[in-house]
Amino acid sequence: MADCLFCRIASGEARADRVYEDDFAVAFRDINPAGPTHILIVPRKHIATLADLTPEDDALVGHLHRVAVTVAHADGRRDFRLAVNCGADAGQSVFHLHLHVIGGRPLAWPPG
Ligand code: DGP
Repeated sequence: MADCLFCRIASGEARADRVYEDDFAVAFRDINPAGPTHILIVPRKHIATLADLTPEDDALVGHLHRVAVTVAHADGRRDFRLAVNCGADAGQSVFHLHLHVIGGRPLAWPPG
């Protein structure tokens, strides 16, 4: 989608500090990090929210989780948090599905 920020980052049209990419996913550092490690994993396919997934995305969702572990380990994080905000009231501000990998500091639960 031309007007989607994370589509533009995934395509390379918009800049980001990319740490991983493959045919299905791109990972890059969050512009406003919540910890020493804060990486976003996005599918190349535009999916607005977690609630917009369909059964045909099942393999993609598994892949995104494996990419999350790969980038966390590559950043030296064995312990980390994986988070997805679904909808504005949950804190979603960019409406292209993304997984947050946050680590490198003690993380409280529940999040705010
Ligand atoms: P969420 O609030 O769950 O939709 O997370 C969106 C995240 O995206 C937020 O932590 C900040 C990050 N973000 C927003 N704009 C940009 C950008 O232009 N570049 C990068 N790298 N991250 C961005």
